[in-house]
Amino acid sequence: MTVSDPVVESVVATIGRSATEIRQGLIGRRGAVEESENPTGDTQLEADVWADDLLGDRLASLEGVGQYASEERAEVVDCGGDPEADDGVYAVAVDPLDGSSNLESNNAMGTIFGVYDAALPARGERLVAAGYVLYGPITTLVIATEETVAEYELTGGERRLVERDLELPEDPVVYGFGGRVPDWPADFESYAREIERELKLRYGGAMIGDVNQVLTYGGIFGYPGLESRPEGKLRLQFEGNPIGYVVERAGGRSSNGDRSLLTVDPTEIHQRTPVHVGNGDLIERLEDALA
Ligand code: P6P
Repeated sequence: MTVSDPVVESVVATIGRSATEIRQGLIGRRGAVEESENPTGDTQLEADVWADDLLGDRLASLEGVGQYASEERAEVVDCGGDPEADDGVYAVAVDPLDGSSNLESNNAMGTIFGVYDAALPARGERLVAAGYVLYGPITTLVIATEETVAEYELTGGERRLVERDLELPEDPVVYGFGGRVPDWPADFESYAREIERELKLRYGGAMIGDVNQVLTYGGIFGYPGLESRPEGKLRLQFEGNPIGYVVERAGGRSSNGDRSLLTVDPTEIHQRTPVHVGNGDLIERLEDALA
């Protein structure tokens, strides 16, 4: 099953074909750290930069991609089109290796992408497609569009459809919250204490692995605003918007603690935001707790 828009299909196909190569390319890169930091101050692994170079070169050269932006690059790359003015021209925002710190411990990681029909930075409402590759025991690709949320298994550059209409299970089972308890605001901690009595803890340190568990079993993933950093850790353009779009298209909700992530007005390309995604009633309770 392909995505109906040819430009979006070419973006998704390029990411899907590159995933096998990225997975292979991780071998031998564990522990290789760059001198540099990424634009939000995270330590950059050699694997982060290598995956970004690989995806950036391929995506920026696609017909219909007017802008490329990545968590690993300070500036938006002009690819020769204006997503704001030109029909059929999009901006692609990528987190090339989400959870790359898990490379050391050989745990799940991912590639996140969002395709916006607007110049970056853009509201999540301007997404026309979003999704992620999960480097787990199996390499899978989840793609959300206005039509549906589909899941594929990737092998040798090909994608095999395994779920045509992925929907968030109604009864929540798992939860995972980032940050350290002493750094949680009191109202969030009180909410988390309720949830931990109701659901099973599943937190792996890579958003994609944790969100994929929520989409599989139902529940909530969150990385809240912290006492030390009220804006939280995760990036709106590269993590919050794409994952919020996927979960909302799958029948769940997203929130920055107050409202849908997709309605947050961006001020700059690397801005951080609290991120919460999952079953609607869990998100509603969260927003009530933080009100
Ligand atoms: P912590 C990975 O670095 C990441 O950006 C997300 O994938 C993940 O959810 C979060 O940070 C983990 O952060 O503070 O638990 O290491």
